[in-house]
Amino acid sequence: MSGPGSPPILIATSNPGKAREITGLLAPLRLDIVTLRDRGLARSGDVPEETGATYEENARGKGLHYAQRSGLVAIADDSGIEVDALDGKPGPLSARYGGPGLDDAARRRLLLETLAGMPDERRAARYVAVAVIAAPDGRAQAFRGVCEGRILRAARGTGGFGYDPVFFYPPFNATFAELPEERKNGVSHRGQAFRALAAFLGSGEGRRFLEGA
Ligand code: ITT
Repeated sequence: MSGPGSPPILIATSNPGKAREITGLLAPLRLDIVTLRDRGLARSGDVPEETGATYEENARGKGLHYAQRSGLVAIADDSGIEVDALDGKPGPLSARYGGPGLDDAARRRLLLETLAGMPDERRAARYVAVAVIAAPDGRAQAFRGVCEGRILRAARGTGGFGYDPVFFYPPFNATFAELPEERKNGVSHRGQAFRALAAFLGSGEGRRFLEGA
């Protein structure tokens, strides 16, 4: 797949945590992968506004933007965390929770402060990811994954990225930041979405998608 002579596939994310996980998840496919940075497309005013109200719209927007900019098939991810006590927020706006200027650690602190005093039953939360494969001619396919957990009262663990130190996954009795990456990928929203995308690429339909690009 994308074997010798065929063009590489672009991983269209500027989030290093996502890029690392996506690269691991696609490794079994032995694709020839390039990153936005490899193509000189990282940040710098070239980033599409995530104006879609849904993960799918945002993921399609990112994938198609970078496919058209690069002339390559592009793979994008839009994801977020939905907290019951916040009526499903921050959701697709998770990367911008608390406004611009906050880093991952500050967004986690804000979430913990906002939920302070909230009883366990209202701390249920889920990660959602939509993975999109997009071609420069405008075709795109989307795959969704969801992972249920709960927001802790204090951060635990140093692995992962984003909200992982406060996202507790009951079946493993651990936060996602306390797990090796392969273990998180085995159950995570992103793992589910990218395994579905990988299965598509391994199918006849997926091969036709790449051949037509
Ligand atoms: P790109 O758009 O360049 O891919 P981004 O970080 O802006 O990067 P999103 O708009 O999809 O991507 O934001 C998703 C946010 O949701 C991300 O920044 C994290 O804060 C959070 N998030 C998503 N998946 C996560 C995960 O597996 N672990 C921790 N946090 C996650």
